[in-house]
Amino acid sequence: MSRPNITLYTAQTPNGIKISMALEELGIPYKFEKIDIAKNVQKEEWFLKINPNGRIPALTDTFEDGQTINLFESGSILQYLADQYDPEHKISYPKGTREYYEVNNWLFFQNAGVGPMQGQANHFSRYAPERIEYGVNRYVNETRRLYGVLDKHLSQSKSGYLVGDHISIADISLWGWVAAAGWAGVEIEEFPHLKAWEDFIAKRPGTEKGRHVPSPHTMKDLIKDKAAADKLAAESRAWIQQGMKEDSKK
Ligand SMILES: N[C@@H](CCC(=O)N[C@@H](CS)C(=O)NCC(=O)O)C(=O)O
Repeated sequence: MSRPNITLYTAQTPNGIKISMALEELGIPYKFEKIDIAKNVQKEEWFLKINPNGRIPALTDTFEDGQTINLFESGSILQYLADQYDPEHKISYPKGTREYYEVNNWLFFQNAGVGPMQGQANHFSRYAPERIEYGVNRYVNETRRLYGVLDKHLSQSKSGYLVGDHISIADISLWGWVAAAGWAGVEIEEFPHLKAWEDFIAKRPGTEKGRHVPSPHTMKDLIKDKAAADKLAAESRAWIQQGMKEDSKK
């Protein structure tokens, strides 16, 4: 089996589109399978064999020995793609360089900070069965604080990227989250450098192709349409609450 032999298991979410954006930036072939998270397909037995955590994204590939490797956690998948398929350092920097470690800073900042905090801001603002002010304020404010850290860092960037002189998996990892700021109740206009970075990354052909996998990326328009946003939030609330019930039985 020749490499790459990639299948991406994904959905139209910030964590899902970061992987298709990276694959498009690399320009390598891949297949993708849409996982209907609203139907809890991510919790089915066949999927748990790929990602025991029951979340998208996940990715399979074939190693040199012909064995399949299962990858999960978006940060781990991005590092795998950079290690295995980026000899020209299109989305990474050579191991051991200062930039290599700086990319890791922002990659972990996204995976351990922005993602979880903004995810909870979404949850308490949009999906909780009742409005709990403390939860809403805690997570929206923490997301805003993290955006402030990014905004300050980007105000000092000469290239416009988070690290060095070209795009990296750090930028790719954050873009979908920042593009969805309004969904979490965060006004991106409060953060002019971050907003400029969002627009800058949006113009890349890799972003434009990757963000529409596995279905059109409509988040920016959705945020502006209150009725459509409320409808989606209500639909999402139903499956998220159902999924939480199923998870708590395990
Ligand atoms: N830390 C994980 C988070 C993955 C995650 O939470 N994925 C969400 C979509 S963005 C998901 O699969 N949700 C479905 C569910 O909660 O059952 C990563 O970075 O891959």
